[in-house]
Amino acid sequence: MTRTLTRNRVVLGLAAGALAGVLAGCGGGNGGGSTTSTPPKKSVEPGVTQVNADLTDFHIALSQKTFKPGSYTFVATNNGHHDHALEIEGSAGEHRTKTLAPGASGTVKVTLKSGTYEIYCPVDGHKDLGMKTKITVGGSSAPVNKTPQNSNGY
Ligand SMILES: [Cu+2]
Repeated sequence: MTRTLTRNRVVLGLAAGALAGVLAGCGGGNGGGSTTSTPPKKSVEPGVTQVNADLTDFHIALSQKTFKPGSYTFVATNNGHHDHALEIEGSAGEHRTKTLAPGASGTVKVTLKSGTYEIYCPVDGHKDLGMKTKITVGGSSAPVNKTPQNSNGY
């Protein structure tokens, strides 16, 4: 019987533990149970429309301008050089992302009903610098106010 010895190549690909970048500067008090490092969920639920908001210095560009009543997830990306955030204000109250550093993105969920909403950046003075826009939810065409005319039946 002939035995063939196969040489197993043992690849020791262990890179040097490059764990130098372990969270430096975590000094300070113990934050409660909620750390702020939760990544935003990318999965969009069924029936939820995703709207992208491009935040720059100092402008907000939305991926869509017309809205129907329903549930939306606004995904704001800060493409500027300052901190920005996205706030949606309307009859349903205020909804906003956290303040986003340049390059960061965040989401805010909101249920839009018919009406007008103001969308702006709540960071100091940015609204007045131009980071604001308005959206109208529902039919923007002429209001259909058909008041039924009751003819006098008697
Ligand atoms: Cu801003």
